[in-house]
Amino acid sequence: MISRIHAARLTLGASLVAATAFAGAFPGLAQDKPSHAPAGAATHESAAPAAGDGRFTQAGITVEQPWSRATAKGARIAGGYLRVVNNGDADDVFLAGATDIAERVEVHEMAVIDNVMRMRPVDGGLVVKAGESVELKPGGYHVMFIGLKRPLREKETFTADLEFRDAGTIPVTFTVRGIGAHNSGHGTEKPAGAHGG
Ligand SMILES: [Cu+2]
Repeated sequence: MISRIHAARLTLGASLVAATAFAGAFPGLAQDKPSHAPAGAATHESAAPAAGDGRFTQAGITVEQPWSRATAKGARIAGGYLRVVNNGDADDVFLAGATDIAERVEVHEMAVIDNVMRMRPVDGGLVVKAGESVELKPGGYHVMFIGLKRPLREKETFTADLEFRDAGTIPVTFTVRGIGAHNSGHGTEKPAGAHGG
């Protein structure tokens, strides 16, 4: 299985796997490792087009185009958005994640509670069925970065390790878009008080 993964993602795959091992043991080190290149830098790898366009694949799971939104100073939370494609033969579950820029990473859903749209962790994780894909987008399922350690600035990138039940930990790079990007329908994430768990 390992050799199949490396064959598909020869260059970027190897460096990301190495970086993940470091990030897991020493979260602070990931930022200092030049091999853990942001998505923008990966576009120079024209020899591996699939690896340079914001796609991160491991064990049948591909995470596409992870992005977040610039935050105001003092913001404690931020949303993360992406698409998960399951090309494997079995269902998998997107459980959680970890990143240097926040204390916790959860997988959230939106739900109407007492006529108010609120967000909450997806109970048991987000199932991605075999052969299907799930979109995490403003107003729907999303990654929640909780306890932001610093503001997110437009056009910067940051790394995160996304945890799947079967595919394991997948290192990805989020690109930060403008503060108004796809803002409609996602207003419930802005005030910290709206985070009702
Ligand atoms: Cu949320």
